Amino acid sequence: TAALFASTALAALPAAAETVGFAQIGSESGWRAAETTVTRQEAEKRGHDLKFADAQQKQENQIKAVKTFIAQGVDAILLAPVVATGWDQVLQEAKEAEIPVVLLDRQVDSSEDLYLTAVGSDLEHEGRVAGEWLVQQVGDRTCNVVELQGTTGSSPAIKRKAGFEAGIAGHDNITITRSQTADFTRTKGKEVMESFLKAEGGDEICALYAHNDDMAVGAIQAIKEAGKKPGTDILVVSIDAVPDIFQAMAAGEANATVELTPNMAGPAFDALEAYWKNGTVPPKFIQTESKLYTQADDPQAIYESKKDLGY
Ligand code: GZL
Repeated sequence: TAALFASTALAALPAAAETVGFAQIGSESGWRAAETTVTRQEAEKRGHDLKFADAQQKQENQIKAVKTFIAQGVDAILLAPVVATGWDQVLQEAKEAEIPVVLLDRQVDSSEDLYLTAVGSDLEHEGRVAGEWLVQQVGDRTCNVVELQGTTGSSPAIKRKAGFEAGIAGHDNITITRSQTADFTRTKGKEVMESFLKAEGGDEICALYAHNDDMAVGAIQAIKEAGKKPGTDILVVSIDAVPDIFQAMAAGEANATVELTPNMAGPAFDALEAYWKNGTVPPKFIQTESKLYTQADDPQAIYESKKDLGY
């Protein structure tokens, strides 16, 4: 009985504090800042020691951070890969050091045996939802769309573009007339939208599709400075569901967003804790929900509910 009691007691003990390295992209958007906030909160709540590295959106800095975590002998690495290619070598080094890697919010082209699992949304579906929303908004009306792409070579930029095109496929009245990266930032979103407005003239543009809300918020500023009404003269649809897009919606200056949860760390830590404790191997992709929000969804109330979550 004593032995049984001892083993049961031991099994019930919380896992020793694990050390986790987090190679974050940077703080290019409100959503990214929220993901960092939530990851720190989740680590704290679960008693893990989080080592944080901000790569200022540069892949070489992320690779350096992962190598440092390997040298420090961390128990796991969280990586939000800024672009999809160029990870094989450093992921191979982590594998050889027997350190599990969990990808957050973006994916890589590397073989899936080089990481434990990837936590993220269906990026192509997000783009498709945005395209389908525009289709039902414009009906048969001719609609020239301008597109602000995310970071070139990132899985969200590639897949959100493809998804949107699939969403509008078969509706020849809707055409993407200009498409350029604005690197997921507000500043560049404003700059590139200004160039679109100069090139096309505001009257020609029926809608803006931005791969994230931050670029849309920057573009909204440019549209207003050009004397046009965002949300009516130019429809605005984007992705992330950050507080500021709901503020814009409440002002009638944005129309729709597809929600991306900033809590990728919860599912990531759940998978790691099962792996550390019982050797449980998770599925290679753990999908988070995507939900469309429009002006009909009480944007002011949603803004209030999200504004203190670390965006
Ligand atoms: C998408 C994520 C994107 C967000 C942007 O999964 O990687 O990165 O949509 C962020 O806000 O820059």
